[in-house]
Amino acid sequence: MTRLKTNDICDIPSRLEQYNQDLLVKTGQTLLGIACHARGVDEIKIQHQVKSFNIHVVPITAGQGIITDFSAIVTAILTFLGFDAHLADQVDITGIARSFENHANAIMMADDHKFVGINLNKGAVVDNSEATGRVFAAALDLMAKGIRGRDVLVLGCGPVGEAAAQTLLSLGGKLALFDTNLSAALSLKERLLRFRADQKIRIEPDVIKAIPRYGYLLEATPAKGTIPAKLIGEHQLVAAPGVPLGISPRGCQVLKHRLIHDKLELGVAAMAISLLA
Ligand code: 2YC
Repeated sequence: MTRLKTNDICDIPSRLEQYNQDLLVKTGQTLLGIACHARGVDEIKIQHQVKSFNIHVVPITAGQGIITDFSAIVTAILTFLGFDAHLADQVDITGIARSFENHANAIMMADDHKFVGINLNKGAVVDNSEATGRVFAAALDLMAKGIRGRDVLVLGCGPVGEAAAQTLLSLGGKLALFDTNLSAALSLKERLLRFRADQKIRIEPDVIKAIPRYGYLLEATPAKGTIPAKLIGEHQLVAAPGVPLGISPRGCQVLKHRLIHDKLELGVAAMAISLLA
């Protein structure tokens, strides 16, 4: 899991309005709308519930410790979505205990291994990697005006790629998998077929040969340069939750409005909707 740095995320709060508009242009939905689509819930209904749903974000000092502004930026994203979100004024156990005492509906917190949301009434846990894979797959579905029946290549078969692959299958995508570690792709295929024995899932051993053959790409690797600019076609659509971005600045220029990438926003939005739904 790539550890974010403050300068990866410090511009997020001031750009939320613009990012929301970009998403609307690219997918026809806002940040909230995409997160609702990823959970299969009705946005209008959700909008009535968000303002009374109280989420505390608790900084955690364990391991490599606090990422400056990380919790404040998560809080800003939640507030932008309309949630009653608060940055805890205490860290670690004190902050968590205070959230329970203040009857928060949910808390969000991250150590070096997991970034989770916990619904304090239901005891349900939502994981950022799962939510991120799911919401970027939902965004690709919207950008494609329906991924059903389309060939889609997932690059990176870790926790984010796995959640994206599951979501793309459930949305009717014809799935292909790539990972630099072939056994990771093979074992993901096996896990996915346990629930969908009838599906056809291809394994692509050579990513350079494969990329030009897919109109829809989901880039979920922690590597830069996974998708070289020279392989990007006229009509490809790319959803890229992978951090750092696996596409070069040149590749981003070629893709323009055909690329969705961010480092926290969509994943946090999807976590919050899952906590509420
Ligand atoms: O400020 C804090 O509370 C820190 N304990 C937060 C550490 C987050 C470490 N994880 C990451 O940087 C990202 C997550 C946002 C998702 C994957 N990696």
